[in-house]
Amino acid sequence: ELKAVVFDLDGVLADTAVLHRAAWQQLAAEIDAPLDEATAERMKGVDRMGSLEILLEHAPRRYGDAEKAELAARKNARYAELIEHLDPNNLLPGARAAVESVRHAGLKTALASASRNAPRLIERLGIADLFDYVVDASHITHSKPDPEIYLAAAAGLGLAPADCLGVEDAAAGIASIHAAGMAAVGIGRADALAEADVLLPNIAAFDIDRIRTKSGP
Ligand code: B16
Ligand code: MG
Repeated sequence: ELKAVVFDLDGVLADTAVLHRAAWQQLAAEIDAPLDEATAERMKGVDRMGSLEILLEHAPRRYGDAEKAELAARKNARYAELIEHLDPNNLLPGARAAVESVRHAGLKTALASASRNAPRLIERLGIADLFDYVVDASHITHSKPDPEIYLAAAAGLGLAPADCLGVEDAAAGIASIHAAGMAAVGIGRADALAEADVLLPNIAAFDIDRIRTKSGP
């Protein structure tokens, strides 16, 4: 029985996927690493060092651990600067209404973000009041596609994963939701999110009543 919905943050509720992309793109240019669409898609939902490793697959040279730490810090400094300009208007259209509709339907809500910047984003976007429980990268050791973050969300809500539904914009996130034993709603394009149980073009199309009917009592 569906009792809760766990939302991803970047790319589902907030239009920050483009800001991550812009910060990585700038770094990619500085180190002469090509960053095409397919590579950028694979970096979505993956934690900071994991994303860097994907970018460096096509770099013209190898980097040591200290250098990698510096590259990740450089990217994050720019991203952190970009999110300081955000306010509640930077929620994706329909995002607040989608989460509120879940609450009005009598279900619980949680947030599961792989980002270490999630606490700051939640503050800038004014969405702390929307969730019964929040898990971010600082609470977990294994990044999406590992199930840890979605399992932690279910545990934090006091629910079995099978009674929760996850909502994600990244393939790594859908894999994490499924590995946790939850059904997955994909937000985005079919070519990137083929594994999702339900696919929606954007969060504005999220309708808890339709999803409840589909997943049955
Ligand atoms: P940070 P999500 C993820 O957030 C992003 O999708 C991913 O692109 C990013 O690399 C990751 O957070 C880590 O972010 O560098 O800020 O710790 O989609 O799980 O909300
Ligand atoms: Mg995301």
